[in-house]
Amino acid sequence: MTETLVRYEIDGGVATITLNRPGVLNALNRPLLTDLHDAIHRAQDEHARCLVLTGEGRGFCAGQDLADIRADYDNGAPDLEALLREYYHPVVRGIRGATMPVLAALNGVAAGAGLSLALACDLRIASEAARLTTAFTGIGLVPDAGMAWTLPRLVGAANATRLVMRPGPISAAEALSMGLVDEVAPPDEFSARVAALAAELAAGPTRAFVLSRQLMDEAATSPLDRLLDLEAGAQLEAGQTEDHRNAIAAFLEKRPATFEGR
Ligand code: LHQ
Repeated sequence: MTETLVRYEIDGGVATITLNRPGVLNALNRPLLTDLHDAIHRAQDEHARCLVLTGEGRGFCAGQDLADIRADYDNGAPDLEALLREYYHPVVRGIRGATMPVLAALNGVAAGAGLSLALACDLRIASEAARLTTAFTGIGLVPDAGMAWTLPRLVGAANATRLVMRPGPISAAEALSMGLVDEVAPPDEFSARVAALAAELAAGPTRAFVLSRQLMDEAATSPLDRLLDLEAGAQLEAGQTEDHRNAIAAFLEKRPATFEGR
């Protein structure tokens, strides 16, 4: 892994991945996407119980590196389909299929596929300094990296259409008001709030979190009967975890539950 493009740290069950091209607001290129994919899987291999995705410098992520795309055009037509299938989609699947809750920490601007990656995460916390823009139609493209799936689920079809067709940046406060982010913190409190939220998630029932994500993702496109089948299977699995059994005991003994993630 090229450590300079993506930093990876793990501490107390919280793995943090920091996109690290601050000079271009952490714009995404092929080597960075490869390293990001590897880092997500490293967090899983190391049994992290929360994964934080954030950016170095004043940006979270400005989306696809447009200088790279122009260079591709100069060398012939870039194959955007292959770029998506080979580099972006494995990352989106890695985040949405992660074995732990994933928190996007929007330290600054999130644009295009950078915003898509944040929307694929389970929760989003933003600095007041952050701005969010779908950006895609601003350069004549359609939402990608899963945004057409995640955005309407988070904010409804009407807001999603407006954000895509009028892609001017919105503030963190506007994003909060429509549910696009879950919390906004002043810049000087941002790191502490990210750490607190990540620690809270890492101390939770990891398997129940992940099964809950899978159920809710399936529910969006499933008839009720299928969803009821899936929830029965998921509850069977959750019910077999030590976390569940210990939490029942804690409740009956009138003490707080602690979760070990198994
Ligand atoms: C950048 C970028 C950038 C390179 C800032 N690339 N350098 C597309 C194609 C194919 C397949 C896969 O999927 C996609 C998905 C996409 O992501 S499409 C959307 C791509 N992103 C955009 O269109 C956003 C472009 N960036 C912006 O609109 C602005 O930079 C934002 C609103 C993000 C931030 O604005 P400012 O805070 O005013 O910063 P800035 O524009 O001055 O940027 C700082 C530097 O970063 C600057 O370089 P410089 O050398 O002048 O300091 C920018 O050129 C560079 N940069 N985004 N995506």
